[in-house]
Amino acid sequence: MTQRVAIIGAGPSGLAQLRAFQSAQAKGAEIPELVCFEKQSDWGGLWNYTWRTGLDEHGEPVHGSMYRYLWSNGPKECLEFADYTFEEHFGKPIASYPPREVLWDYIKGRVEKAGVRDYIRFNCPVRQVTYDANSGQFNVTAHDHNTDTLTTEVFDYVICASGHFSTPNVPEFPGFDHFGGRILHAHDFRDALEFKDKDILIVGASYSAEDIGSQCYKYGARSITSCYRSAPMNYKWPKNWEEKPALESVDVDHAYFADGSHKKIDAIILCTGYLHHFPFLEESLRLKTNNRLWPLNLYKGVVWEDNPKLFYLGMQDQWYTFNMFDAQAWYVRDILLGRIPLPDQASMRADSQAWRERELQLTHAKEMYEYQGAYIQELIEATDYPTFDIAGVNRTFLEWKHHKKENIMTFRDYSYTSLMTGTPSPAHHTPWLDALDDSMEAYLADTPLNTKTRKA
Ligand code: FAD
Ligand code: NA7
Repeated sequence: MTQRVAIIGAGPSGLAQLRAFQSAQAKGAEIPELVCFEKQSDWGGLWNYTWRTGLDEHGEPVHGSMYRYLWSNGPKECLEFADYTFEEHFGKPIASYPPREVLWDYIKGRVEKAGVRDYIRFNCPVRQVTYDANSGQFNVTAHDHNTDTLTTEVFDYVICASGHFSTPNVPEFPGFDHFGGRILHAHDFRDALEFKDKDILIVGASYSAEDIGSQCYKYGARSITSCYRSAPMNYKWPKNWEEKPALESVDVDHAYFADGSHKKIDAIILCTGYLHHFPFLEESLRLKTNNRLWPLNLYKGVVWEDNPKLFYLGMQDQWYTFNMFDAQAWYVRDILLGRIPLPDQASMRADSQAWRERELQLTHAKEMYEYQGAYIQELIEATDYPTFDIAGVNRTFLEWKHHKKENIMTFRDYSYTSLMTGTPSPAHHTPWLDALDDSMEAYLADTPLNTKTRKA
């Protein structure tokens, strides 16, 4: 009987899985029956922008954490698919830091070409996954909002690709219940124009903090104050951006910091990260981890060691993204196709533990992306995913880090060379800080369109 595989989520990770199977099939392999459950009405995961916050049209928690005017926070040369280049998709080389809509288009291009959309059931959140030890199969219950019906189906394998930057980690600080302005988490941030002429406080010191603060600066916030728990971001901030140590408390319109200083503020944006959250998985199947490079209990970063019929994609903290999801998806595919044998549980645990111990030794960013690169290299060597220049990607990450250090407001004006095609990317026609129009049309034009710019 044909084996059945459930894939949860049609974001970049779930789509990589569909593409991996389709590519094997195109080379003559017999593939299992695939069902991809997607709770949103379209594919692309976080890259599928929604204006909604809170609950969606069906009463489901909104998955989207992306906001208007989001541009890639790393060079596109570091995330390029090895089997579908930017040049193939856009028909010409394009600049290195595309806005969200452009990356979404690229993600969609590959899976449209592969013709895998029919595997996906949209508007179908998975509600529950349980494992039946007697049958050795999973029961997967999904809510089909198209027909408002709950159905349970049996699967031999489950691949969880539901993302982990969607359920906000929301700390509370003394005085929050009396604060007079808006308090929101980065997950609910949508449009920096809301904060034009406002004094904003950003809590956190990672990617969301630096990028949402930069968006607010770009679109006219009066002042930005960011504060950190462990370490400052330490970029050269513009004049109206000040970095403070830990937030201690707030009152109606002021924030108080660990160094005894205080500041008047109109709004608080909590850029405090996300939780790995899998309410639909039964306890024995649920990954529990913080956001880190090597979550435990996942052999090769993907196989659930307690039950190797369950797989997770994309659960690591991410330097590499799309091509790492690909490496993982090809690897999982080849386990399911019987091409990669799994060792016993003790050996899987020992292998993971060794990666964890290496992870614990990492102190600098360079070591961290090299570590993730080495992990990807190991996966792609085991499959037919096209090999690519990981050392070259690491060098691009290094340049990117230098450009950020040089000036956090101009790093997106640089361009790099594709590690897949060897083609240098052109410079963008407008400096990022001046480019207020983030539409695909404006980005792909050879010269600035006659639309909004900062100086206009
Ligand atoms: P997701 O994109 O989160 O997709 C998961 C999918 O699973 C979604 O479609 C969701 O609807 C679906 N799903 C969830 N639960 C269920 C369920 N119960 N049933 C059915 N479907 C479900 N990466 C970069 O490379 N460059 C960037 O510039 C960048 N910027 C980012 C900015 C923000 C604000 C955030 C939050 C992340 C950013 N990322 C960036 C990282 C991002 O995690 C990856 O690019 C990528 O989207 C991860 O893909 P994924 O498929 O693993 O998860
Ligand atoms: P990250 O990278 O997980 O960072 C979370 C940040 O939030 C980090 O600086 C944490 O500080 C900080 N944090 C967490 N809890 C608290 C509390 N209680 N108080 C103060 N600060 C806190 O999440 P991001 O949202 O920035 O990035 C996630 C993805 O989105 C990323 O891949 C990007 O591409 C976009 P810590 O350093 O732990 O002290």
